[in-house]
Amino acid sequence: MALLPILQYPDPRLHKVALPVGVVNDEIRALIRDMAETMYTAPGVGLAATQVDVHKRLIIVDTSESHDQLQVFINPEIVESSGVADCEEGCLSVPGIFEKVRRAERITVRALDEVGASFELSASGLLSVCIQHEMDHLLGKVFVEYLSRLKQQRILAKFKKQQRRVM
Ligand code: K1U
Ligand code: ZN
Repeated sequence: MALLPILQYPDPRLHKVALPVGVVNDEIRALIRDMAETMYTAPGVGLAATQVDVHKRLIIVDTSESHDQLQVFINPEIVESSGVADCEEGCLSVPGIFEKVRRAERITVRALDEVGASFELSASGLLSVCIQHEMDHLLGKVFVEYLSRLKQQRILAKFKKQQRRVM
């Protein structure tokens, strides 16, 4: 297993659109293991392949308190959604920023699991928010893009200043 570097906002690679996974093979399963190690170490409750610079439609989520309920979604699609909810979100690619975002309250997602079998899952609460947040990453969208222009400008300035400090 390996810890993978997580792209940090405003890295332009976070805006790449991921492509569907063709075959769920050992290479994909090795990537899932590395992403899981990376997510649990961070620590986080979700991770999209985009965040580790792999532009394939694959996300992982674990919102359990015991941190031992990994859920894998390959080629995820939202097939039903209802309601609206404003929830506080964070992102491992935008560390230290927590802001409320409005999303669907309940979703049903269809995806493939790590052996390539299709499944559907209905989710609400943090699991629903997390799946929607990770699926946005696959479209090249970072949660700060839902915020006001002023908030985005402030966040961008903060991260550009941090970047200059480490260069
Ligand atoms: O970067 C990511 O996409 C992961 C992100 C997922 C997420 C969290 C909350 C709302 C929406 C999406 C994170 O995991 S940020 C870190 C975090 O929220 C957390 C970390 C440890 C324990 C509990 C939460
Ligand atoms: Zn994120």
